[in-house]
This record gives sequence, structure tokens and C-alpha cells, in this order.
Amino acid sequence: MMPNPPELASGASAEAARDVAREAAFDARIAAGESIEPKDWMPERYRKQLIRMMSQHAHSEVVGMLPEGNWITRAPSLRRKMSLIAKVQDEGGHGLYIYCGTETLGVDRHDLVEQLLNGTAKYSSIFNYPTLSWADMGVIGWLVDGAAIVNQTILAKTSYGPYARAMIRICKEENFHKRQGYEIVATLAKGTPAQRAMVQDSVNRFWWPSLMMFGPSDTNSPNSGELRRWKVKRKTNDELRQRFVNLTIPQVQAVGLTVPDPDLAYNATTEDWEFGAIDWAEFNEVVRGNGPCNRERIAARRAAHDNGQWVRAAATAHAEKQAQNKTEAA
Ligand code: BYC
Repeated sequence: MMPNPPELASGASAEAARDVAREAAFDARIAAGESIEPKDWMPERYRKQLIRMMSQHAHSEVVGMLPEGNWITRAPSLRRKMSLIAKVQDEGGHGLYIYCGTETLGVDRHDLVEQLLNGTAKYSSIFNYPTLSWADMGVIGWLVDGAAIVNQTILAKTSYGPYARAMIRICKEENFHKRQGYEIVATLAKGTPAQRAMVQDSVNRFWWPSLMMFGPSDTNSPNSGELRRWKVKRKTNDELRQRFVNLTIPQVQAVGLTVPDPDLAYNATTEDWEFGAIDWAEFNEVVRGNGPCNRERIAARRAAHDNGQWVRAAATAHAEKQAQNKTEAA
């Protein structure tokens, strides 16, 4: 190999020295609790990690519309139908805010959507479970949105400004989702024996997958170290999972239901509800694409994308026409 010409070598080392200084300044800003904004210098790895995490989050919101969207036509009353439609629509909106936030990092939304459709991007494992009964609408609102709130309330303090700001609005809407879910659960829990059995069955199916939403245990979470150092994540997966369990068990008890965990026990010293072992083999299978509904969900998103092609074409043509009219008028 030819040695570098001296002027190039010194140029490269000057650049490397500048990067070290920039990185030190960046770390100092993070340590001081400052918010990082799109035009600020940031390490390439910070940008990549955020794109990964934010795009997976946006995909989760959009795929998350499917299990509930499935029940809109079967809601038992007009009031229930209206709130379910509003909730599913909110989730589409959340996807939109987070895709917009991700684009501030210099990526194109179309590329991100393509990654979802071709199976190279992940989305939350929870949406790969089927919704078998109306009670699932209550339990998803309560447990799944409840878990999302625990995770996202902390993310509202994340170091990247656009993501943190998106989380503030999303959490407000998620609170409505959780309340409507818990109301459905409470109503069914004090209903007929068949309604009670239906809601208990739903809790039995969604309890463990809800705990898996927080990600692998801390000892097996490759991204956590870096994300915590940059204050993207402010609590670990296990800390947030424990907080969710502690908040939720009293709610389970209040409606007279149970969770399917024989090892659940209150520890008066730590004030934690200790829970049994999570089935990580199941989690890994679902994340790898082999959950009960992974293929169905991706097929539904691909069909929606194909069916929306004419809308995107029309919107693009309209924008071009507007731009042309503007140029002609100027
Ligand atoms: N499902 O190193 P780790 C919602 C992946 S939407 C699938 O701990 P990290 C809602 C992880 O991506 C809920 N994959 O990762 C919507 C990583 O893979 P890669 C979505 C998972 O990033 C509609 C690998 O496992 N919320 O709430 O440090 C209706 C190792 O994990 C999962 C968000 O996305 C999972 N559950 O921590 C209702 C919140 N867990 O990328 C509700 C933002 C982990 O290295 N995201 N993986 O190949 C986060 O807070 C974090 O990304 C996570 C994972 C806690 C999820």
C-alpha cells in the first residue's frame, strides 16, 4: 500500500483531533443535561442509535393500529366505537410525529418505511399477538398503553430535543388511551360471569407480552450502555419493567382480576412486586419474526402501502403543480 502523502496524513489527524474535541464538548453538554437539537454536532453513533430507536418506535405506532383497528366494526356501542376510532387515529398521528422527528436526523421517511416493509426494521413485539375478543381492546389500552406511558414518560426527558418533545404530546394522548382501556376492563370485570371470564382470559394472554415490551433484561441489552451514557435512555429496561409492575398490580387488584404469575409476591423491604421468570425464548422468537401474527402484520402494512400508492402519487403531483404555479407567479 502507498503511504499517505504527508499533507493528507496531517489533514486527517487534524480532523481526528477536531472530532475528539467535538466529542468532548458533546459529552459535556450531555453531562450538563442540555438538549441536543438537529443542527448541533453529534457523534455519528449517537445519530445512528437515535435513528434506529426512533424509527422502530414510529413503526410500532403504525403497526400498533392493526390489532385494534380490527375491532372497530365490532365495538359494542357507538361510544366505544368512537373512542376506539379516536385511539387508533391517535396512534397513526404518533407514528407521524416520530417519523418527522427521525427525519430531523437526516434520513428519509420513505427509506424507513421501506425497512419496515422489507422486514429489516424491528417494531414492538407486542403487536404480533392476536386480538381475539372485545376484552382485548380494554386490556391493550390498559396494559400496552400503560407500559408505553411508563417507558415514554421517561423518554420525554431524553437528550434529543425533537424526540423528547414528541413524547410529551404522545404521553398526554396515551393517558386517554389507558383510561378508556381501564374503563372497558372495569366494566367487564363487574359484568356477567362470561364477561369476567373474557377479560381474565385477555389479561392472561397479554400480561407477559406487556412485560416483554420493555426489552431484554439489563444483562442482555446490547444498546443500553451507550444509550444511557448519552442520556437517550434514562432508566434501564428492568427498572422500567419493575415500575410498570408496581403501578399495575394494585390496578389489577382493584378490579378483582389476577395476573398469570404464581411467583408474584410483594417484597415489603424493597416495596416491589417481584415477578416470575419471563420467557425470553418466546420474546426472541417474536422479535425474529416468528410470533403468532408477524407475517399477517407485515402483509397488512404492505397491502396498505400498495393501496395508498395513488394517494401519494396525487399528493406529489399536486405539490409539484403548486410549486410550478408559485415559480410562474414570481
Ligand atoms: N420488541 O439493546 P436493547 C406503543 C430489540 S409503541 C421488538 O435493550 P434498546 C404503542 C431492540 O430494538 C411501543 N424488539 O434495545 C403503540 C434491539 O434490537 P436492534 C414501542 C425489541 O433500544 C400503539 C434488541 O432487541 N415503544 O407504545 O436499548 C398502541 C436489543 O434490545 C423489543 C418504543 O419503541 C421489543 N419489545 O431498548 C399502543 C419506545 N425490545 O435494534 C402502544 C422507544 C427490544 O439492536 N424504544 N427489542 O436490532 C425504547 O425505549 C427502546 O428501544 C426499547 C429497547 C426499550 C424498546
